[in-house]
Amino acid sequence: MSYELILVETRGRVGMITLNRPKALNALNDNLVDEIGKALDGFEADENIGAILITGSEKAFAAGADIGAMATFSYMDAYKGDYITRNWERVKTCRKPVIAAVAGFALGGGCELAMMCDIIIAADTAKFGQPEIKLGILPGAGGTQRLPRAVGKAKAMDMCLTARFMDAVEAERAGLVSRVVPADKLVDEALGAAEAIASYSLPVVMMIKESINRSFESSLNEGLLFERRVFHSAFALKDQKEGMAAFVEKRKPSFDH
Ligand code: CO8
Repeated sequence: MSYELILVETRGRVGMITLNRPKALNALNDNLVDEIGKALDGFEADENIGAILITGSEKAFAAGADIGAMATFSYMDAYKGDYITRNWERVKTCRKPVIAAVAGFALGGGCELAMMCDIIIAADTAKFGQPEIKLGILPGAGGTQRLPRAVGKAKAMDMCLTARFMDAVEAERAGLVSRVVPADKLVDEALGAAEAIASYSLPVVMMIKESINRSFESSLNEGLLFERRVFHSAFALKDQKEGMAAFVEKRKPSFDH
């Protein structure tokens, strides 16, 4: 499989996607989003991959949807063409964990792409924003829905209505990102996190992802019931026998994946 707008590689059990449209600060278009989808399809089908990393460049994770491409759109172009969003949810539907490693700008669709991932690890240079209002549009790929869930209503309103950027320190304080690291350590840190995840039992990793995501879609009682059922099912796994036996025998577990 060859790609034009992303770089795709594997590092051990981690699948890595690097957005690669440097001249446009990784602005997102249909082809780029489709390529991300294809890379995810490949990693998802590959039993040797346990976690996925999406990153950009030092200057930009992604500076949003391609404004030049959208500038002359009519309503019908946007609606019928389903620009950018036709394959957008593929990141969300990926059953293996996806980590976003963000340096520089993560704006508009770039911020929305990062928010679709399961964990955001930010470089100290990261800047998050939903500046669509300055273009006479609004966030269209999850910004008004995922941002308030991540940072609360007040900050989400502030960012979407004023178009101000949030730096990495504020983003961590607000709960948008899980860790902030020096920019030159970003990929190593994010790969370390991905490698740790990929070293565990893949079915258990997938169950945890599914259960946490369920908490956003259900009442607490429904979510707790879902978690309990999935928890019980973990006892059907060889990996549970191995994990607990290894603890008892004071050795490292060797999971099947
Ligand atoms: N689209 C297209 N090109 C872009 C974009 C973009 N979003 N962002 C940057 N570029 C290009 C610039 O045009 C420039 O190209 P060139 O060198 O040919 O002039 C190059 O990247 C470098 O950019 P700058 O010279 O502007 O670099 P600066 O360091 O001065 O500024 C900024 C960096 C602050 C990131 C600035 O480029 C900027 O404000 N970019 C736009 C940010 C933005 O508004 N993003 C939101 C876009 S709308 C969106 O994402 C909606 C998503 C909804 C999807 C669903 C659609 C239906």
